[in-house]
Amino acid sequence: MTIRTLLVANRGEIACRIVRTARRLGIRTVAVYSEADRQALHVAVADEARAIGPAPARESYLSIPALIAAARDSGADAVHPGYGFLSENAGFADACREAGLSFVGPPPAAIRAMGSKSEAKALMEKSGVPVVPGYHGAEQGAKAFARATERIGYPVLIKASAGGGGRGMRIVRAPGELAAALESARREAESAFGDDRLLVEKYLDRPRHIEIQIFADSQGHAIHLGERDCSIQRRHQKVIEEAPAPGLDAARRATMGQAAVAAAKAIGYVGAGTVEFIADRSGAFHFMEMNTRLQVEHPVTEMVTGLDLVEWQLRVANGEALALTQDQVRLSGHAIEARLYAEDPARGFLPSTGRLVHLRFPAEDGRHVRVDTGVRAGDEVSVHYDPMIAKLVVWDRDRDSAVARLARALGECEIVGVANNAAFLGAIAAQRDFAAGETDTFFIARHEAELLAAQRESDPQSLAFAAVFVLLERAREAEEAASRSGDPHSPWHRTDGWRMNHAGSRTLRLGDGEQTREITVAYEGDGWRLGFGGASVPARGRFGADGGIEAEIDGARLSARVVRHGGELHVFAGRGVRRYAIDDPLALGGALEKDSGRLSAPMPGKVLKVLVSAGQEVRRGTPLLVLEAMKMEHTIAAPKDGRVKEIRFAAGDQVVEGAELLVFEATAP
Ligand code: MV4
Repeated sequence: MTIRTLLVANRGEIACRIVRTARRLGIRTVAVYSEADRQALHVAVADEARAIGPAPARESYLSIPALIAAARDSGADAVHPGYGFLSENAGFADACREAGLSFVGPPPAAIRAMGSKSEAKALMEKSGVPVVPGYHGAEQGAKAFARATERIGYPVLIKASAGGGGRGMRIVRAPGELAAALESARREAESAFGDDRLLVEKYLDRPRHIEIQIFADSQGHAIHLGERDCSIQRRHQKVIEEAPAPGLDAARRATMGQAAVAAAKAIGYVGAGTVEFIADRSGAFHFMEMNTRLQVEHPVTEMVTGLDLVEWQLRVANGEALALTQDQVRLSGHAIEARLYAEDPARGFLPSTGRLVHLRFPAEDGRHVRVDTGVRAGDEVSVHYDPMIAKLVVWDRDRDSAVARLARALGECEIVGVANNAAFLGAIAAQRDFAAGETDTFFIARHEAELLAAQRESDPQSLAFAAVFVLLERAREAEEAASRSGDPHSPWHRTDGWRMNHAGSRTLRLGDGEQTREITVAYEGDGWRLGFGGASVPARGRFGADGGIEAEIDGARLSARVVRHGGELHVFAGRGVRRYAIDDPLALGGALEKDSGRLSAPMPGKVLKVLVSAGQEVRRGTPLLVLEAMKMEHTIAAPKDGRVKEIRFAAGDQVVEGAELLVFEATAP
């Protein structure tokens, strides 16, 4: 390896991921960090780290001069851009070359060729790769689109040529809608990408997103490493990816793989790349776009091929030939990746920020379970960067076993401090159509209500654990108070239920979603008898060594972990989180403020739309206002039935975090 020092021009889990492989290959690593990331994990794992600027990515992770200077100052000879940030910026690849650095990625010309969807489609068509029937020409007048649309047949999909992430996309179902759709798509494309060029395609019904991982070396060899199915997405954000694609047979895989390799060869590709296809219900597939970088979801390919794609990237950048020929590539078993995000499914998947006060992932075993993360307990999820907390990747011999393993592993994730989608992912893993492999890009949209309901389910065992935790905490507090008071035998410090007028019984109240659970506690021997939901169960417990609880509940030995945070108990017993609000008179102040209806901005952003007017009566859940923050749209909805008293901002206004957006009055408590 002639690469001796590698600058990792990224942050978070992918920076950590790249460092891991580089270290194994004996390459020295240099991390870069913004002011917000001084203490970040990716800085800690690298051999050296360089500050590159303030927290906003534009001034640090997207600053080409700052990155080139860090590479020069640290003596790096190569730069790995990771994904996102500058990974598909041809100018950055150029700047690396000019500075004498090897860019771990394709030639700048290949990045440029794939940067425009229209040009990419034209190129693919020319090299015989199937593309969705459509029009992607230079003539942008309404007439050209009308003519093309008549030829293709409705429904059609208008897309931004420079596009991505669904921006500038419009479905058109009838000729009368075309002109208006073109106009609004053009406006959105211009504002999102600074490029108003559009293309139009036949709109495929319930398509699957299947992508092929390709690799090419600088000697002209190119192969593919099979596919990934990334159909489980929400608003164009991938959520779950897997390899192989459910129901894809070897013949179709070979055909798609050959098409992807042809695409790579057509543009003189070098390095790792992904060719995205859209597949319709019949299995027919069409080129969508090519990503000229390593993908977030590359670990599922690594799990089924047994290869390290970052190692391959580094070897190719080093001028080595691919180590395998196409027929030496073996795919084995099934891998699934789930992306854990700091976002709140119950609040329209609003990104959540804050400190990860408690964080535990399932144990990695090098074969069945892998966790790629860039954070550890105590770290902050900030507004500045992507809210992904970790990628949980599982492998097993077949899809059914992998789905079961995914469900189990998700159940073992413990995240407290920021809202997160672990339970929502768990609900997907347990969903019947998902288990049957019946997925397409509208899976989440179709099942959203069911998935949201499933992730909220409570269960008696976790409720019992919450009660045991409260009782153990009280016992510990009483013991501590007793030892401080100098009279450890005072009856005031007894925790076995002895109280004047209490007859050894009491009631705990725990909030469980909209309900309040009452648990009666009677002291019995060295434990308790808990009464709830009509049942009466004996329980005993103690705190274990690592903060967990070991308990005997209704005759069963069980262990769990309970974390108290923000007026809630988070109960983890291996099947995901159950949350219970502590019925504490001191917490009432907060609850009252919530009821009085101050609806404030959860993060800094811009008001996009105000959907109600002052004085309007609304039902619980009615969308009131749309905020754009962290590059996504968030809907602020009515927390209860009530009335909008006042609106404090208008569309276009910038708001700071915590700014009161609307004054709301609930009609009933
Ligand atoms: C499509 C499609 C149907 N037909 N293309 C492109 C970007 C990706 N994030 C979603 N894309 C789609 N491209 C053709 N020819 C369906 C989608 C699609 C989608 C389209 C409109 C509204 C929501 C969607 C959700 C997933 C996929």
